[in-house]
Amino acid sequence: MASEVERAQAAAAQADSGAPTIFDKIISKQIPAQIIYEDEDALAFRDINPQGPVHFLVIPKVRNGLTQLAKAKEEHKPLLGHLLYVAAQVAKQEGLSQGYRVVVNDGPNGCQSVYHLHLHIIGGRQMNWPPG
Ligand code: DGP
Repeated sequence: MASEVERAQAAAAQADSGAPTIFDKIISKQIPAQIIYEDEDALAFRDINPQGPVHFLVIPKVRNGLTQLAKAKEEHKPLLGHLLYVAAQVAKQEGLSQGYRVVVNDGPNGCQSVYHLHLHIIGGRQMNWPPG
């Protein structure tokens, strides 16, 4: 089975293809996911490979060029703020009162494997620093 790094390297080759990602299928409910928050612009659902007792992703419903954070443009600023706000609200809803980690993996060196911008919110355990 491919490691996370191998998956990320392979995904980078497709990054700019504009092809639908697995998250598009989650947004359109073609494939199931444990959705824990939804509004007009954002969706939060549990990560399939959780790295802590709580691990969810926050994504924009419309990618609009935001395959990764590095592609952010001026026009994306309100959406980027909204995603962070949603992350904080859902973390509260999930009971993460002692804190949590917010991660954006960007590009191959960042170990990004899905090219649809997403925030990881991981909590429910003590985190360490530095990350791997
Ligand atoms: P990243 O490596 O930062 O691109 O993170 C992608 C995350 O997406 C990874 O932690 C696993 C998660 N993921 C991939 N496919 C699915 C899926 O089909 N369902 C759910 N719930 N999560 C997925």
